[in-house]
Amino acid sequence: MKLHSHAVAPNAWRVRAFLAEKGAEIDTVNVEFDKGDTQTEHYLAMNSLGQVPVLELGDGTALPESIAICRYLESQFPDPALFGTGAHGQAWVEMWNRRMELLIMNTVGNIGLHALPFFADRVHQVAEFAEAQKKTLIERWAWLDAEISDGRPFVAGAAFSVADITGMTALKIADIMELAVPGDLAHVKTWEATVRARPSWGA
Ligand SMILES: N[C@@H](CCC(=O)N[C@@H](CS)C(=O)NCC(=O)O)C(=O)O
Repeated sequence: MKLHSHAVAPNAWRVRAFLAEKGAEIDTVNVEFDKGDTQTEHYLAMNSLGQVPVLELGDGTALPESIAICRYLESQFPDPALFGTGAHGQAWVEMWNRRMELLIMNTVGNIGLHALPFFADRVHQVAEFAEAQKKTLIERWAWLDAEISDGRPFVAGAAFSVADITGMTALKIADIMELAVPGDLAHVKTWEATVRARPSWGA
């Protein structure tokens, strides 16, 4: 197995954090966007979107999409389980991972896509959309705050899971744009301090 990654790309970090939580190490190659590494014929055959991460498997197949890679790695490195255990646990992690991705990570990602100069020649940027998404992001953090006000330590319950890693990925993107979680959201702030302190944060 070989992971095609990038030093600061959030979705590549997401997979590295997942591996770090497993205590697993695999071959990793650093891909440089600026040097055209993702636009070669070889790379585009692995991922037609020309993005990281990609997991190259021993049988010659290549798996793009960070969450699909995490799913695959869960089967290769089962402990600790990060996609939940049992019917109830797995369903709850799935639900919370989806919510963290669709409602929070995608919102902060949209701000980056529509505001950062790096993406100017990659997407049709709409500055007003970036500004509107900043307001939405604050509403979504507030929604999460209410959801986890029952005192659970992690977003899907008592156990750390891939849903927390997706939330951490949102924080990584937010850091790039200096978009702090509002200080009055005590429950999210507690969760944030907990996940930032995990060794995987530095993956
Ligand atoms: N849905 C994809 C998104 C991958 C993605 O957006 N990768 C970004 C870095 S986080 C990338 O490679 N951007 C470079 C580019 O688009 O040229 C996943 O989660 O794997």
